[in-house]
Amino acid sequence: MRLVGALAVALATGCHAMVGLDELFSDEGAGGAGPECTLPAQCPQGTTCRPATCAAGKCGFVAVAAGTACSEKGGKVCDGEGACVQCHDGSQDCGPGVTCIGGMCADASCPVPGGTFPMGRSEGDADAYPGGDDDEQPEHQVTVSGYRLDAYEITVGRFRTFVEAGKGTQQSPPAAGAGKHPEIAQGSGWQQSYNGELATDTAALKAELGKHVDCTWTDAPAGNESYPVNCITWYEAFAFCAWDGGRLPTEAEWEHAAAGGSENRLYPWGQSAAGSGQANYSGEGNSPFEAVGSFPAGKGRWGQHDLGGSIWEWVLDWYESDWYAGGGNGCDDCANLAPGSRRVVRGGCWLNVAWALRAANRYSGNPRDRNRYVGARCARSAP
Ligand SMILES: [Ca+2]
Ligand SMILES: [Ca+2]
Ligand SMILES: [Ca+2]
Repeated sequence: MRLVGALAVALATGCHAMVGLDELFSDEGAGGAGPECTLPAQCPQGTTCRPATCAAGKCGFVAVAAGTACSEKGGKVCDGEGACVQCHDGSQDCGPGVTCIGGMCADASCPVPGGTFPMGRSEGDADAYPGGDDDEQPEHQVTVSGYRLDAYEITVGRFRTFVEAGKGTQQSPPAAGAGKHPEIAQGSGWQQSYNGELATDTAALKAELGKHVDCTWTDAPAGNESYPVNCITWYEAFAFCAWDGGRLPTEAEWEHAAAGGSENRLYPWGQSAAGSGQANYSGEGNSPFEAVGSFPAGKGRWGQHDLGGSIWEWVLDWYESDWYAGGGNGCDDCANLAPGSRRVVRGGCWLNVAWALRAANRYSGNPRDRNRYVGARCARSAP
């Protein structure tokens, strides 16, 4: 059964609602080889992932969108082509561009249109917040080109595929220039000087990942695969995203997605205070041991989950408190690449109070540190 073009496009790029059944007629359905009918009940029975239907007077089948539950037991999901499958976190079960989270197939990465937006905190616009930190100002216009930003933070399951491939170590570091930003020719890619910041080998990396209290990593796959991976250094986050075909977002790209661009949102989900299922933070969830995507009411304008809360997210830039008054002001498609001592993290975490989850909030960490509050998500080139 072939799927109509609209479905193929939706599966490849869909970051919003599941495709409706009426969009899914195959050529053998509406087109016409099936028996004549006036009601679906007159047609041969299908399956939950490939139910029979009656369209334009002919019987046919439709494919239920990938990721739709297909069984009452076992958490199985439809693969989008009529079959019922159980996906495994960190696997490729769901096909290209789709990831498996908690046994369900879900959009891996969502397109974010390019645009100009007011980066930083305003005094009187939607994102105004009395008492916000000084490093969020001045608000200034920044333009970013279109990109993709993953719908989820990197999970333990996805990070496991990287670790088990021997990556993220001095024995198998990224190539020089890997993970570079397409619009930033100089200094945005992996540098050979980073190699020595990686663990010596896979055994050493595993030992480091599980070293601290509240690290979500487990040496063997268990119940943590859908949790965000924390306790990763900036170098490991970079190496993971490069290996995964992406890169770290710039601070500007991250805030553009979290603020909904020109909507200049206070929080990734809008203006309302946290506390009604929008975020894993001190008021709800309050633990790194929560599956990514557990607070869908907090999705950003373009479909990203957990931009506010869960874990802080490493971005490409070095942290500079007066970046907005200096080099970052009036700078398009750029990042702060002048070496400093700390890299930027964004979005707040499971332990924070609500104000830390604001789209404009900035914080930073030593790029070598492993912290139970910090993980990452990847960005990718625009489709
Ligand atoms: Ca702003
Ligand atoms: Ca987050
Ligand atoms: Ca701050």
